[in-house]
Amino acid sequence: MRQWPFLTVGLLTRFAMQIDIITIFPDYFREAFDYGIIRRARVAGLVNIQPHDLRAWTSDKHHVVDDRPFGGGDGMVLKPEPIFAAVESLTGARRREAIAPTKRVALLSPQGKRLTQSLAAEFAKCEQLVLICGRYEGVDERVADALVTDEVSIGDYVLSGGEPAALVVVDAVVRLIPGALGSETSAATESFSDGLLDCPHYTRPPDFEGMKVPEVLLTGNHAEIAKWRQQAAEEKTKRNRPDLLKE
Ligand code: 9D3
Repeated sequence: MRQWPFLTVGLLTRFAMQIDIITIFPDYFREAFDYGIIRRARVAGLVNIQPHDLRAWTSDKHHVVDDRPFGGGDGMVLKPEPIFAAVESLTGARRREAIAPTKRVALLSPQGKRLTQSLAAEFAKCEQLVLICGRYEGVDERVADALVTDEVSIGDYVLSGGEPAALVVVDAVVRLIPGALGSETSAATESFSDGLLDCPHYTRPPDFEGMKVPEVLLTGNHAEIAKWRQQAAEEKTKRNRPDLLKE
C-alpha cells in the first residue's frame, strides 16, 4: 500500500495538505500548532505546517529583507526579491500564472479581501497553501500584483503584522480538512454555514447564582428544544450580527 504522504480518510485517499508560512518571526509559531484540533490533524498526518524564515532567502551578508519606500514616507517595506525566491522554492513558480491550480499563495495584508468561511473552505481543498506574513509598513506591491493568488485580510482592525492573521487562517483551514474534525461534529452544521450564529449552550448546574437554564432544555422534548434553539439563534443573530440577516 502507498505510504506517507498519502492517507486514507473514509473512502478518500489524498495527500497531506502542505501549509508553508513565510515570516521574519518563525519563532512566533513555535507552539501555535501543538494544541487541539490542529495538533490532532498534524499527528494524523492530514497536514504538515512549516514556518520559514524569510531571511533564509536573502543573499546579502546582513540578510536584509526590507528597504525604504520609493516616494518617501515613514517606515520600511518588505523587499520583493526574498519573497519571490521563497515562493519559487516552495511552489516551483515565481509568477501567479505559473502556480499550479491545486496550490494557493496568500499574502496577508490589511488591503486584502476579507477571510470568510467559504474562502477557508477553498483553501482547505488545496494540496499546498503558502501564507506570506507582511511586517513594517507593508510589502512591495509587485508581490500582490504578480506573485500571489490571494490577498487576504482577517478584518477591519490594525495588527502589527501578518503573523496573527496567519494563525487565524491556519486554524480556520485545518479544521475543514476532511477527517480533521471528529465524526461527531460536521463542519457543515456549524455557525455561519446556515447564515445564523450558533444557539446558546448551557450545562450544569441548572441554577447558577440565581441564573437559570431555560426550562425547555431540561424537558427532554427534542422537538421543542429544536424550536427553541432555532429561535434563540435568530434572536442572538439579530442582536449581535444584524448584518448576517440583511439580503
Ligand atoms: C501603521 C501602518 N498602517 C498605516 C495605516 C498600515 C499597516 C501596515 C501593516 C497596517 C497594518 C499592517 C500589518 N497588518 C497586517 O499585516 C495584516 C492585517 C491587519 O492589520 N488587519 C487585518 N488583517 C491583516 S492580515 C495582515
